[in-house]
Amino acid sequence: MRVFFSPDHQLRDAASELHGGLLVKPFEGPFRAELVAAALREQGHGDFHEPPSHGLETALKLHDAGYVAFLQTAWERWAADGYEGEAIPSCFPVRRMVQNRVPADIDGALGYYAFAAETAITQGTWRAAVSSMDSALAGANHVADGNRAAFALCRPPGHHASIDQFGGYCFLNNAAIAAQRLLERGAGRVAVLDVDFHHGNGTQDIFYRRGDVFFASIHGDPEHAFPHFLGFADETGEGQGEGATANYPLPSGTGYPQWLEALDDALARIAGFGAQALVVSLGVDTFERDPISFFKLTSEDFIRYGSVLAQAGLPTLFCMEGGYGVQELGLNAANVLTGFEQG
Ligand code: OKP
Ligand code: ZN
Repeated sequence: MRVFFSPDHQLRDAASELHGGLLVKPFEGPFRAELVAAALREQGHGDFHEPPSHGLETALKLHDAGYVAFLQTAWERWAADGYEGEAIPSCFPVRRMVQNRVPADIDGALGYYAFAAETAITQGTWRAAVSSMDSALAGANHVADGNRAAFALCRPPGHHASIDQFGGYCFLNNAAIAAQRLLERGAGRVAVLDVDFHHGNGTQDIFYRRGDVFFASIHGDPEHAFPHFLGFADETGEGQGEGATANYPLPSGTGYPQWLEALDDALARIAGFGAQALVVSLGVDTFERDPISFFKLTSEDFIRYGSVLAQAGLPTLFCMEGGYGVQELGLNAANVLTGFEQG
């Protein structure tokens, strides 16, 4: 299958992530996408295409216009204030504070448009985020053209980016934007299946009240895992979207049999919904040796579930999300594609 990949992902190379009370080199860096690209080529998935620029029209159907404008200029505003480090939010409009005013000050605006503090905005972040979205849109167009599948090697990832908040290494929600594009291109109903270890809170937020996109996520129980405040089993959608969200929070130590049960259930729900296309938010941080996660999938399990995904029989777009184990990150992502192509 075709792989869509932009070298502009390298424009995001943050120096700092707030982790354990320290500013550390981020877990999410340019090396990740390069490892995945190398492993894809090694396993014969070498049909790489650089995505064209698609503009922001589809993104603006999902993300708040003020949020998008903020992302575009946040770094310049921060630098103009004379700060020496990267733009890290540090003050948030939490319970009982005023919610409906965007502060003029960049420190206030950062907190307003963020839900977490580990993710710094840096000089090239906006352009990298746009290039990542462009890969997702090119992949969606390719699938809408009648191709069985495509792989968008997105970086930075997107599934934590909500209507109007960044965090969890995400800025624009690539998978959600791709799903929207599939609808624009004629799919009546689309499903987003999020297999990243972390709950796709952003994607859930974007589609929570909509009846045309089904969202399913299999993830570490938020009682014990980031993003901590969303992804519980009783979140099932609202209004038109009632019943179109399905969450599978799973405990520490979850291995493939238990994980596969959730996947089978999610795929049955997606079939029952009548989805005509599938977007997979593909995080491989479910791996047993991932440094920041607690599931126990082996490298072979990624081949196995790739083939389960193929058996769903839907036109499928993979969008890369997380995965941080330097050693096997590329292998595990490529294994999903290999399993998918074996069917
Ligand atoms: C992004 B994706 C670390 C807590 C914050 C952030 C994890 C973001 C994961 N001290 N961790 O879903 O892989
Ligand atoms: Zn993740």
